[in-house]
Amino acid sequence: MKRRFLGILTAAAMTLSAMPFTVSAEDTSSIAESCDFNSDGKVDGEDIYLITQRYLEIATQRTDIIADQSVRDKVDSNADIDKDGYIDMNDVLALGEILAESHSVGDVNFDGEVDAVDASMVLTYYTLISVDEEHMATADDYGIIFLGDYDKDGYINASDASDILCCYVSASVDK
Ligand SMILES: [Ca+2]
Ligand SMILES: [Ca+2]
Ligand SMILES: [Ca+2]
Repeated sequence: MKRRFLGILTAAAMTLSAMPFTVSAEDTSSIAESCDFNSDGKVDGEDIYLITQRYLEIATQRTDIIADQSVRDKVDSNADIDKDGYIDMNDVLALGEILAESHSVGDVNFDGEVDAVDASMVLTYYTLISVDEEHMATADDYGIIFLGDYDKDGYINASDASDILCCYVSASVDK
């Protein structure tokens, strides 16, 4: 049983199951505010990761994965984004889609710039999942999963990293 839940949480599984999710612009901004689960002032991969951690806790009836009870409470109150009564991977996908909408493709660390840092993160991620298909998605991976397919061919790989780098280099030359 444990194995199955872990499987759902692997980066490879996430990439393959990304699905379209539509919300209005109004919803997007209120969701963006309420989904800052770790209260660091931004909604990013860390917050997506916290939904997966809470999902894992619920699925395995544990309460020792998220260290901070106030974070757990905030996830419980706000993470059911698709409002089906459960906190699960659909909410992970929903928040990922919302963040992807409000950031440029390629800005995998959600810092507002598409640059060499993003290219290097994509390359590192690609190298990692090529050798380890069961790689568990980390907080950093979620930006890559949702914004890393720069050429939109359905795969996140070295050509996305090099396209991001080319885009960044040509943008810097233009300045
Ligand atoms: Ca946050
Ligand atoms: Ca960036
Ligand atoms: Ca691609």
